[in-house]
Amino acid sequence: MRAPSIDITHVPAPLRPLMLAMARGAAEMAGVIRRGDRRMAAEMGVNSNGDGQKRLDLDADALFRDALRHAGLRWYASEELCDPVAIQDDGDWALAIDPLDGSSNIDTNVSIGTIFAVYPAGTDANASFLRPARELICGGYVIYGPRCSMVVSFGDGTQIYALNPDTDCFDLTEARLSLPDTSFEFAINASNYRHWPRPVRAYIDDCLAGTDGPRDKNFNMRWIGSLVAEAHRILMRGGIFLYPADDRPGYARGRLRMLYECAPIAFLIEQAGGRATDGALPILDARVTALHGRTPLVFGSADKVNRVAAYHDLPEAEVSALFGNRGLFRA
Ligand code: FDP
Repeated sequence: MRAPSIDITHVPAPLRPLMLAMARGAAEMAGVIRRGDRRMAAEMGVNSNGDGQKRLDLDADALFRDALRHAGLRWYASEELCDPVAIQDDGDWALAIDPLDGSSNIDTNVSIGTIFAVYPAGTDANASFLRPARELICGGYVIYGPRCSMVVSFGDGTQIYALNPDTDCFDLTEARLSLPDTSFEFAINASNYRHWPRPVRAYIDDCLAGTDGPRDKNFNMRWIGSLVAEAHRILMRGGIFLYPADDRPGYARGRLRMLYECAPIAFLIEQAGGRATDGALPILDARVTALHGRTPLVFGSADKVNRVAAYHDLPEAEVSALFGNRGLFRA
């Protein structure tokens, strides 16, 4: 079989070596996951963020670092590493990666993924990543699902590639994706309800109230527990995802990492016509201030994400009211 590759027709020329290397790494990862060694989910300790590491988290990090050795990369920053590492002195790019997103789902055969963001590299490793999120020039993810797909944007629309199992090539299946806004699905870890800020509780209360509430529509809930899988569903059929800040210890800025989770997902969503905020302000308008820093994340169809922001602007009496008494959003 030929070496894994990707159709580079729609990939900007300077980024082709990097995308070919990402495709090789992703195809290899897809094979590892398909083979499904039970030890993949073995507990291996904790990373610098205090998150539990599974064997596949570490293997994925080593695999992508190796695949990217000759891809024009100067700096490599990973969820699994405390600090960025130098790859090629003359490389042009700084790549941040969550090598294995959704690791709590490894042993359940549910879709997991890899998320990555690319910035122009400077001479200083940290400064190459700690910058306005909107300066990213490529963001993407790989979803290892029943079909392995890569979703990527270079700042001119969102593209989808599917791994062809016969050729090991990521073939372009969608050159310019448009996020539909017809779904009435919301995704949130509802077990944290009592910890959420009031505007988020009010928004979800009104979704749950369905036709009895101010939205006058019935909603459906989805929670997979893999960010890539939620992002992929929303890119395919719309809806909204929320991981807000909450008052559990360590969750004051939510759970998800700005650099290698929220910024690239926000980039893909915006490029597909959707919207991504921290509840109120666009994710991409913020600065990445710490390599492993977190941010609340709300993304999906623009009208739904805008509505969450509007709940944050409601007067306290309105946001605290039971849905039956909340008047401002009655359809
Ligand atoms: P995981 O820790 O399993 O890697 O990246 C963090 C993440 O998963 C996301 O993929 C997922 O959306 C979220 O955490 C799940 O959080 P909950 O444990 O609150 O469900």
